[in-house]
Amino acid sequence: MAQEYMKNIERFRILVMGRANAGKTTVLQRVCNSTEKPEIFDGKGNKVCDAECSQRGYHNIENELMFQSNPGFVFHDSCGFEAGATKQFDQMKHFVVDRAATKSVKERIHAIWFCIPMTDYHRTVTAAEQKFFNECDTGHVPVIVLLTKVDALYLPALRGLLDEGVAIAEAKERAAGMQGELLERWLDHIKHELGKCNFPPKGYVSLQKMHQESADYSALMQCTANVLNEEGLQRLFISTQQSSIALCVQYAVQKTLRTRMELGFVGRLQVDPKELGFELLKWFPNCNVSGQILLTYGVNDAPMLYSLA
Ligand SMILES: Nc1nc2c(ncn2[C@@H]2O[C@H](COP(=O)(O)OP(=O)(O)OP(=O)(O)O)[C@@H](O)[C@H]2O)c(=O)[nH]1
Ligand SMILES: [Mg+2]
Repeated sequence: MAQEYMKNIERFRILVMGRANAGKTTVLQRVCNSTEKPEIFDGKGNKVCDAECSQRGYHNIENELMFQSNPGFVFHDSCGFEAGATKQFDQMKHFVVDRAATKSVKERIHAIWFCIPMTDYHRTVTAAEQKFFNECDTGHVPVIVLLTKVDALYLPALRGLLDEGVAIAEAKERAAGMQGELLERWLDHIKHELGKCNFPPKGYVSLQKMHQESADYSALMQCTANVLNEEGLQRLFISTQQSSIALCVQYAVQKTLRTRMELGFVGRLQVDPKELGFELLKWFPNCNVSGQILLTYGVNDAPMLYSLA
């Protein structure tokens, strides 16, 4: 039954939120390993506009954003909403509540990424954030706060040291460490403020230099996988993301192999290796990830997993 249920879902659906210029689109591009703009479809699968078109299509939360490089992910973009914009907020709230609880598994959102940019570190939790986390009951759908553009804290860190009278050469050496301290401080502040809300986030992740192709966003993948409360969804997310084979291995071992290892002697003898192999492979992408991994099933009637580079 669980397999049938998952077959119906097909794509992992994420709502990305946050004020204008928070770095939302950049996060999605990185996660899908793309430098293109997403293609935009309406709720019925009709293309609203392609990668070349204007920003028009972004401004409807109902529209689906997809990247050709990974059609397993479908995104919705809330666009920036400010505390005063009641109509916009209500539209967003209606969408979130409706799509978090919908019976149609294909339309349900599975996770929400809420971006707070550190370029605005003096206004991290504004009335808009408070309103969202106090009023939007997302039910089982986890909300993760993404502190974006953390690299923007480097300059204030450097400036702070110079203001203390530290010489420029030494200040440059210590600035990265100070940037880390600033981040800790702001993260504590944000956790404290949002923790008081009626529907606080389930996780926090900090991201930096996401506009660079080499950016590390494994923490985002790990955190999202961890906060999903259904194993079927975790499996869908992990086998859809194509950035971390380590995450696939980790979950395959933790969720599938470990339970078999914990069986007693007789129980272990009863494990069907073919079935176990199949279960393990379901944590991995179906496709060949950058030529580095080749998954094959059923050589000499036994499951085989090879060329894991
Ligand atoms: N320094 C820095 N710049 C970033 C980072 N992520 C994104 N940017 C830049 O920030 C700008 C805005 O990024 P977008 O991803 O378009 O932001 P957005 O939230 O989608 O913006 P809107 O769609 O207009 O609301 C772009 O110029 C990005 O290159 C980051 O981690 N560090
Ligand atoms: Mg955008």
